[in-house]
Formats: sequence, C-alpha cells, structure tokens
Amino acid sequence: SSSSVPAYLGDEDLTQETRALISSLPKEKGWLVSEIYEFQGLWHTQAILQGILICQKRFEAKDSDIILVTNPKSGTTWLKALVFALLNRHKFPVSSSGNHPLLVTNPHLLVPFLEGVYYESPDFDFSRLPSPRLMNTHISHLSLPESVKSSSCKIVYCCRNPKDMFVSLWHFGKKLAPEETADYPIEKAVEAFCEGKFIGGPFWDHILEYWYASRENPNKVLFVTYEELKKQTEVEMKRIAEFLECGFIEEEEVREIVKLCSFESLSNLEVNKEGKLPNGIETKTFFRKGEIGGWRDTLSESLAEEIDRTIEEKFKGSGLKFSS
Ligand code: PAP
Repeated sequence: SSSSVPAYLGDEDLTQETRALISSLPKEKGWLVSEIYEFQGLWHTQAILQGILICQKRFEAKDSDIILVTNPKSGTTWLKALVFALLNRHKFPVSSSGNHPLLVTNPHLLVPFLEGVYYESPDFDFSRLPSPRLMNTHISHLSLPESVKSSSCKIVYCCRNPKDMFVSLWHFGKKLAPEETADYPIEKAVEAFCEGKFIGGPFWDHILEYWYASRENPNKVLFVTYEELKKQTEVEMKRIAEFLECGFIEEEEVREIVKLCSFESLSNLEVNKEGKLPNGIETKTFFRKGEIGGWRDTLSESLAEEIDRTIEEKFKGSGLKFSS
C-alpha cells in the first residue's frame, strides 16, 4: 500500500472472522483512517478491533500481572517508562544508569501493547514473559479480557485532560499520515471527538469506567492523572509503588527513576530521536511537548469551549475534575 498510515491503523491483515464481525458493526467515516467501527460501546480502527478480539479470546491474566491502561495520548509512554524502571530497579539499578535499558530502548519495546501485539502477531505467547508481566492496553474496562477482571492482577489507569489528549492525538496523526490528514479540518475532528465518534472514543466512557472501577476496588485499579504525575512525579511514583506492593524504596531511587523517565531525559536519547518501532512508527513521534495545557497553541477559544462543555456534561456528578 502507498498509504503512509502505519500497519496497526490499517486493514491489511484482517482475518475472515474480523471482517465478518466488522460488516455487522455500526461504522462512521474516520479521521486518520477511512472508517471506524463501534464495538462494545467504543469506536475503533479495524486493526485495533482485531487486536482486541484476539486479546479477549487468548489473553490469560495471571494474579501477578500489572496492566497499564490509558486512552491514547494520555501518558502511555511515560507511565511505561516509570513503572518499568520501578519494577526492575534491582535488576537494573538506575544509579549505575550507564546501561539502563531505558537509555537504549524506547519504552514501547520494553512494555508490550496487548492489542497491538495481538494484531501484529496473533500467536504471540504472553505466557512466556517472565513474572511479574508488565503490559499496556487502551482497551476499555468493559472490553477487558475476562481473566483480567477475575484474577488479582493490578491495573494502573492514567488519564489526561481531554483537551491535551485530543491535541496530542491530532499532532500524532498528522505526523503519522500527513497526506491522509492534511485536508481534514480540526473543527470537524473536535466535533467528532465531542460526539464520542473518534478513535478510541467516547473518551468519557473510557475514563469513567476506570474511575468508578478504581473507587469500587481501589486495590485492583489505581487511578492517576497525567497532570498530577507532572506536578508531583515523586509523590505519584510512591503511590504507584505502594499500590503495586513494590516493597521499600529509597527516596533517592524514586528521584533517580523520575529523572531518568522525565520528558527532558527520554526525549533527548538517541533511541528516541532517531529510532523506529518494528511497526514503522518513529520513536520521536511519542515525544512532542510533554506539557500541561499545551492545547492552547492548537485549539481556538471556541473549540476549547466545545470540549469543555462536553467535559462538563459528561463528568457531572462523577467527582472527577480535570486541571488544565
Ligand atoms: P500512546 O498512547 O500513543 O502510546 P502517549 O505516550 O500517551 O502515546 O502520548 C504521547 C504524549 O505524552 C505526548 O504529549 P504531547 O503531544 O502533548 O506532547 C508526549 O509528549 C507525552 N510524553 C511522552 N513522554 C513523556 C514524558 N516522559 N513525560 C511527560 N510527557 C511525555
């Protein structure tokens, strides 16, 4: 294909089963991909949908598993780095950081993306990964594989102010597929985002499902936000470490992990400036600004207000507030 859209957003390797299911699902014209499909309440690209289906069928959670969950562009790369460094702090001490894996490997290669791996390699055997297994997903709470809910595995959910999340995705899409996205007006994308008919949307359902799950079962689901992580990374790191029952951790170790995983540090590494993931995505596309409130340079007043109104309406009464 001459399309610049990477494989995991494409539709080239779909199984008969996925094609059959897709033909029965509600569909919408998409931004970045030509069509998105509604499955179990959320809108997906064909490839991600297939990854989710295989994951639901094959993934067997273990009690010791740790699963990082995000809406796309809500802090996935950062959270992967932080938790990887935390869990491996004895095997790979950050203080002797000359040869830490994060210095030479993009976080996405250290922490497998469940539905992405299942799309690219349907037979991938997750049972061969050493325990505790650390993985990530964008799958909604409702659509998680049954064993994730029934086992004692732990979920860390990170959410981000939807305006920054949208803007981050907008720029990511433009970098990935400049031609396909060139003529698509941002007004139309914001409208689709606010209607929930956007890749991975409705964003509020994704966030609220995990928000309520964390309140009902705080030992199972930890809810963190990109903004809190940014404002007080060390405090949030300790909260994550405690939730994951990581045992005693020195203040100095926390500081070093936070420093190693900072935007400044990761984005300046050769591997994150020049490298590519096996799916062809350049690692630098995961590092743009890394700020709170960066939406201001992309969204007009009225578009920001449109998203704010949606946030107000959808999160009313939930107790969840977004700082911006
Ligand atoms: P993914 O869901 O596709 O894996 P994800 O990592 O969540 O992507 O999103 C990338 C965003 O996280 C970018 O935000 P921006 O577009 O607003 O800049 C990226 O800059 C930001 N990011 C990546 N690494 C870090 C980090 N170490 N600290 C803070 N922000 C980060």
